Amino acid sequence: MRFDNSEQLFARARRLIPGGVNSPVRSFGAVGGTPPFIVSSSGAHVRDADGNEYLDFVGSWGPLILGHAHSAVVEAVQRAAADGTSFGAPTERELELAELITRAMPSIEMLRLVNSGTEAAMSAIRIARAYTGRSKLLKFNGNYHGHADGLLVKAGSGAATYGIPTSAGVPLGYAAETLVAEYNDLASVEAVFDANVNQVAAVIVEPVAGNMGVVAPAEGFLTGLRKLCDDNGALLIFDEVITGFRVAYGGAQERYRIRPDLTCLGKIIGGGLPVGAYGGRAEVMQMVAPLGPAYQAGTLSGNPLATAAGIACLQELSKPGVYETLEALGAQAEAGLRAAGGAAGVPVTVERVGSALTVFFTAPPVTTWVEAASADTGQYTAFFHGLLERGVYVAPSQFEAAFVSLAHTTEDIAFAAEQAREAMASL
Ligand code: HOZ
Repeated sequence: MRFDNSEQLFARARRLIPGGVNSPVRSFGAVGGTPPFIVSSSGAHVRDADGNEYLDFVGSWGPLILGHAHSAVVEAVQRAAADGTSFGAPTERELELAELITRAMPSIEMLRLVNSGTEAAMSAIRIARAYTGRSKLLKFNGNYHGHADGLLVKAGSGAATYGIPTSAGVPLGYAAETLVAEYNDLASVEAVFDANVNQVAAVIVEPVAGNMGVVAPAEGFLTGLRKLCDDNGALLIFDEVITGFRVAYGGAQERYRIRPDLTCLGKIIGGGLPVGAYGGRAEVMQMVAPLGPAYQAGTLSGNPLATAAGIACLQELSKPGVYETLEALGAQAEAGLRAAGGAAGVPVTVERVGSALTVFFTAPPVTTWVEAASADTGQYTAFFHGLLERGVYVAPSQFEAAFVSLAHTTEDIAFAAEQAREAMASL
């Protein structure tokens, strides 16, 4: 496979854009080599500037659950664009998208649309602090909630991938407001509450961890969090940027039957366009200006193109059988990866929830960040390049998810499993 055009583009980009990319993970910094510059896509495939085609399991890091350039989304965006791309004034589409979301997630009685998951998380936390009158936030080691200052403490995703889980540039006093517990370890949460009585405004969690690779919540973990928050007067915030409309139509809160106080949503509710949302109990959301004293705003929030794409995406996802199909394709991918590891004699742990999964290059179990971090990233790197050369595109980091979409066929998954088998055999 040749990457001449991508190499030239990457060299140009590195002169103007830090690392040549607008988000660190995609630079291939953890796995080396040149990221293919993508020029077009359709269904389950993307094509790069050198004409190489890949079966894609990145799916824009999750939102492309319908596949690339889905006709319903593309047509909705085209129609919306013809009417104007931004007004900075209310539109009916914002309301339609809000209605779709609140119907899917009954815990969300009111919501605000924003432009990204990062904005959603930072705003939800501000509202939780305003509502409780407390300042401390509890997050989990290896969970990632975007790049707002107070959330870059023991963070997953690119921050973990590049060994900077606690970012430079975050004032120490600000970082001190963020307390950290271990994912899937209720005793560690209890200990933080005990050491900070009446100070914790909220617990924020990825109900299924996705940014340390996919790690499912242990039996009783989410229920236990709900109880600890109630007992300690703190709000429970589910960051469903990855899990919302992914692990079930109603997200992880539907799948695990937990009612958070606030929920953060991202990219998937915009069908891949820049969007986010936060919402929850009406009483809490009434803190948001202009109803209440907590300020949050945005010219492009509720943007016509993003809301049009989001409505189209959620309407497709609400059709019967969608999540059964995703579950079956995910299970096929999981089985294929396990078999590939077994055939190659490589110890792997495959963690999957619905259509999101990760193969960790370590023996089971992987239930915490410490266990995820014990994976052999050198083996992942070799596996990643083995797949890329064979036309299969997965995340360039061990600590991310692979996403199966409705555009993948059982033949696509079988093809990917065969390539995984060959790539693992040559490790
Ligand atoms: N936050 C994304 C991974 N969970 C990475 C996004 C990107 O690099 O484009």
